[in-house]
Amino acid sequence: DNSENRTCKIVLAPFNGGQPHGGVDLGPEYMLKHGLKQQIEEALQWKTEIVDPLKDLDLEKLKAEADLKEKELKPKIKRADLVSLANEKIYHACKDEIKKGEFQLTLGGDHSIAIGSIAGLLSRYPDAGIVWIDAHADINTVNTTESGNLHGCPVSFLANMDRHDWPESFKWIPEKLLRTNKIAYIGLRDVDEGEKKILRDNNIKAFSMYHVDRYGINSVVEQALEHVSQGDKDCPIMISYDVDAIDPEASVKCTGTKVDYGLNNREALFLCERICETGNVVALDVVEVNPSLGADENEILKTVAMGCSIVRCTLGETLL
Ligand code: Z70
Ligand code: MN
Ligand code: MN
Ligand code: MN
Repeated sequence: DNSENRTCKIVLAPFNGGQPHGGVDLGPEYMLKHGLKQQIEEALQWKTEIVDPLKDLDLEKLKAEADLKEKELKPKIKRADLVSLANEKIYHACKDEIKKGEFQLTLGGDHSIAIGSIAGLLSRYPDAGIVWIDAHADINTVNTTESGNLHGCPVSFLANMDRHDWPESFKWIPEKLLRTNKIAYIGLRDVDEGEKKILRDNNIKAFSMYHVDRYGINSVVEQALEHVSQGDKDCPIMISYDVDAIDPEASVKCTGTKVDYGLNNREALFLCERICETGNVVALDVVEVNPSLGADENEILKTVAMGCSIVRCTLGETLL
């Protein structure tokens, strides 16, 4: 219902330090240049306000310093202090600058930024359910990660897994934050062996592309919502949407880790429409849009446009 003119806080998270590619930091700029703010205001009749928690950080300088230091030390986890610092800023912005009833839209950036956005959201709605749309499970711990890239680890931090082994800098993350029965995955198809064990051992609800094919996207969304809501029909819902969930041939070629055989364009947007329809969606991340990985303007446009469509459908745009 748009009649009350709700406010959408747009949190900018142009951060690329959780993975190896430059350019994913351009995601917010490109989505805004595509007209996202006007679309939210004019087509959807929401008020918008920009929140810019990383504006005082010289991220490229900090990244260069971190990489120089790590060239010799070769730590298992890459740029831990920088990822932690950026996320602590995002966390405080989401926690302190967004009120109950306002929508929290976070534009990444790589998926490590969900540490801050989800920690912030859970500070306001501790019982919120998280629907994680992704080709990847992003649940590696500091002990299981093979790549050392922290965008493959945000869920383990949020769920406080292996906390005793965390670098000191991450200790700002609150304890007892995300319970593993309050998250469900949709779209998985590139999950590490260590992650499969974590999913099994913790009995985490995960719908891979097999389940999308087997049951259809409608049934999968229904089951995911039912699971994360734990019987509460008013349970607040957050979507953390990694655009690499979407098939590269269908639309999303400009992302750091393309994986074939993903969601088609309608499945990708139906998810958002259906979750919006519950009336309980309170937050959305859109991450891993990387405009610098496009072969041409058209590839960039298709990926950026899909990012904007995800936002509009989640905020209530309908076909009729
Ligand atoms: C792998 C890792 C990942 C996105 C790659 C890949 C994780 N599991 N996530 N691209 N978006 O490095 O931990
Ligand atoms: Mn992914
Ligand atoms: Mn703090
Ligand atoms: Mn991801």
